[in-house]
Amino acid sequence: RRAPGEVPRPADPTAPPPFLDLDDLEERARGLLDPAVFDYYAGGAGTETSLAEAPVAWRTWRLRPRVLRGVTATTATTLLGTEVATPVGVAPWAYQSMAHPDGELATARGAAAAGALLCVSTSATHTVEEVAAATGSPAWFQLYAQHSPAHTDDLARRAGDAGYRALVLTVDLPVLGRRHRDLRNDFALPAGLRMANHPAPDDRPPLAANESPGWVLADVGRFAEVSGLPVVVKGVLRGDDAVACVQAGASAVWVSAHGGRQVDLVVPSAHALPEVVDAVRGETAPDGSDVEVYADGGVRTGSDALVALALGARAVFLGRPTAWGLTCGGADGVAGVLTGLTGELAHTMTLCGVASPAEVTPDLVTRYGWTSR
Ligand code: FMN
Repeated sequence: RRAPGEVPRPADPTAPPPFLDLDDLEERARGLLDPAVFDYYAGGAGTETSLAEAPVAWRTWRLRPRVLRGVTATTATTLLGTEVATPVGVAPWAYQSMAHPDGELATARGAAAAGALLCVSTSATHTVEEVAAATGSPAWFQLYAQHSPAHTDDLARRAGDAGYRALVLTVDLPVLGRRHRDLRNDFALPAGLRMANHPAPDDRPPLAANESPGWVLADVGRFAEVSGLPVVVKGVLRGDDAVACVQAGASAVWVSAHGGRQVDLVVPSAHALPEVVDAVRGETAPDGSDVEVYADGGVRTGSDALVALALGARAVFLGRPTAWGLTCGGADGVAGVLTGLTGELAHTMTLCGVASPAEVTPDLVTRYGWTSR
């Protein structure tokens, strides 16, 4: 019998999910991590209302299965023109070596094993170049503002040089959210770890070091120029902002509430996504293609992911679940989470008579539950 949260290896895309559900895996990770590190990964801002609501909000939608379609689903798709085996990717998250000694390198290997897109955080404990070398998977680099604008530009340039396929500009951190667990724990990067992308002494800064109060719309096009990469704007929750970002030069928009870590009582991604998708329909990316929209926040099951795709997301990204996978099983654990959720998505798609992500259309969902659009 499998222990709760146990991640068997190796990752096999045709195998059933390696965990019964991600809550099991979280409980197992909680038992392995230092309590302050667990709190840093698991926690949210303020009352943590938005943290709790994120998964629930996907579940205010209901699927409308199609029958007698004779299909078995596949999940392969493209993201900004790059082929991936699954529309389930790894969201950028900080300080991964607190979860596993190989940190971002293990996550990169896990994403590659699952054929999933990897997004690497500025606040990584391995360098832009080290992570690029560790993964065989397409990767995007997530950019936060640094105190020195020259250093921020240098990071954007390094991402382009290292072969990342896009620059993800996280715009929902003009100031750091008030995360009560971290304040209570006086959380800091544990001794021996450093933010590898920053020269000393900036490699062990306070958490607030990534704040970008001065960023404006014009920075979108500027960072595209500096990096030579398509820019994805992450942290958009309004249709008007999404359109403004695209008109400022973004290729894609990532609907995210930062995992409930920034604004408490923020609108959940599941609620904001249809508005953003509607707003950018008819807009074009700088290369003339349609604007892609992604979503994250509380995606924990194949049904959650399918709802997000039906609401117009081209991909969903997992934050904390990949932290629990990394904690419990290193690269295999990350691959297990990604292939597990992809397997659940494929299973649900088959149950709903949908052969591929291209066949997932808005008629597949209907509103249900406690809130109106
Ligand atoms: N988002 C960023 O853009 N950059 C980061 O460095 C970053 N660090 C994070 C660290 C942790 C521990 C967590 C949980 C999230 C972080 N995020 C960061 C937000 C994630 O990219 C993502 O939006 C969020 O985790 C998705 O929600 P989920 O954890 O419910 O899947």
